[in-house]
Amino acid sequence: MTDMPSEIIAVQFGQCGNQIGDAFWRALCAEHGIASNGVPIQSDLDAKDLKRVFFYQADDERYVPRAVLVDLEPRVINGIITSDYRTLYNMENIFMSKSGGGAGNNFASGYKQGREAQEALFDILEREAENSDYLEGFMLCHAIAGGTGSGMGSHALEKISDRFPKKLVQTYSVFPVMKKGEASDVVVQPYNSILTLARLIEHPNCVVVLDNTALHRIASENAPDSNSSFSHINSMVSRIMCASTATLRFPGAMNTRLINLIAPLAAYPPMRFIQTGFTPLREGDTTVMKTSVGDVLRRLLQPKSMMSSAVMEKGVDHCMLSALAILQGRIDPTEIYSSLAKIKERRDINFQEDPDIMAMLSDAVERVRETVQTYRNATKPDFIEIN
Ligand SMILES: Nc1nc2c(ncn2[C@@H]2O[C@H](COP(=O)(O)OP(=O)(O)OP(=O)(O)O)[C@@H](O)[C@H]2O)c(=O)[nH]1
Ligand SMILES: [Mg+2]
Repeated sequence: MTDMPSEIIAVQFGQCGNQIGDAFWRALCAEHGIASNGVPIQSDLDAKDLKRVFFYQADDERYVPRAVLVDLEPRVINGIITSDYRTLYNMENIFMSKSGGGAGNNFASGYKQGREAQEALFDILEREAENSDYLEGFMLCHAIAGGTGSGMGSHALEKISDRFPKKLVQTYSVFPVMKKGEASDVVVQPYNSILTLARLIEHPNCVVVLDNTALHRIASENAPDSNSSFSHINSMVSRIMCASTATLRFPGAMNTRLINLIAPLAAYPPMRFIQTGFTPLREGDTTVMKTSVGDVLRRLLQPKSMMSSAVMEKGVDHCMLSALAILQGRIDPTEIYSSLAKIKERRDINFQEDPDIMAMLSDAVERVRETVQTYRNATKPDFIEIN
């Protein structure tokens, strides 16, 4: 079974989930050489990428994303299906509520509408599951602060554990902007977040924390003129998502599956919240590309590269339990291992006693050369502060 590629179904909830999903599918199409209508544009047929992880082939050989788009209000999905990528998606995989009123930033409303819509949603998920040869799991994208992504997403998480108990579930969960000592702009955001966190602690195998506070900070530091709009932030998120699935899609020496990524990072069940970092942050940053593996790893471990605001504040009682670096490009594996050993030795990061620090190398095409590191905090789940 080990040489079977993993196949993953992405389920996108609400405005945020679908906007991030849209950026992710655009980036995947670019990396795999697939045009906006699903037709492969690359002539190099012996490319060693595994498109089938996230796409299946329709009868006419077009690639169709294993994506399910869900929202309780039509605006964002309507935008996607009238965009230049309108013919990419399987229209049968779109769920929009009939009333179209959304969940109004209300977890309970999203949860209730999720329960009412569960048969329709699970018909789609089960059809997609049957459509795959070796489904390894689900990838859920949502925000935890609104109504649909939080409430309907939570309901779906509970039901996915019921109906697909043997499949892995990884979420990309967007945390709201939170400033110490300041109230959030939407009064109910903290409640929606807490209620969703309760499900995130219980159900998925791994939660990738995408923290809008940190994302806005990084975006404004790296591209001050882009006024850190969602489209800029989402393109950063899509690079994280692409890079963290790179070993599945462009396997190197090991044909890595999702379980190989999740298991070492989220080995203890309640501690499954993962922080991510990424470098180079600026696209086409040539100075970064020429540096050594050691430099890249060091840069990744700096708090300012982390897409999370709860990063290793001095004097705070938390430490890193494990870390995984995913490196793409032409890199000498021996250099990776010596650099990792040096980082462990130097101990300038607050690691636990005997941390698992690993690296994986992915054969990526030159244009997607990039590096991501995902790593897992923390001794207590209180690294996410909600005011
Ligand atoms: N990074 C990022 N965050 C977003 C985006 N859109 C919304 N958010 C954040 O998501 C949270 C709100 O969730 P939404 O996705 O808008 O809400 P929803 O799930 O559609 O729920 P309702 O609209 O209330 O039914 C807020 O914290 C926003 O800052 C996006 O495109 N990118
Ligand atoms: Mg919405």
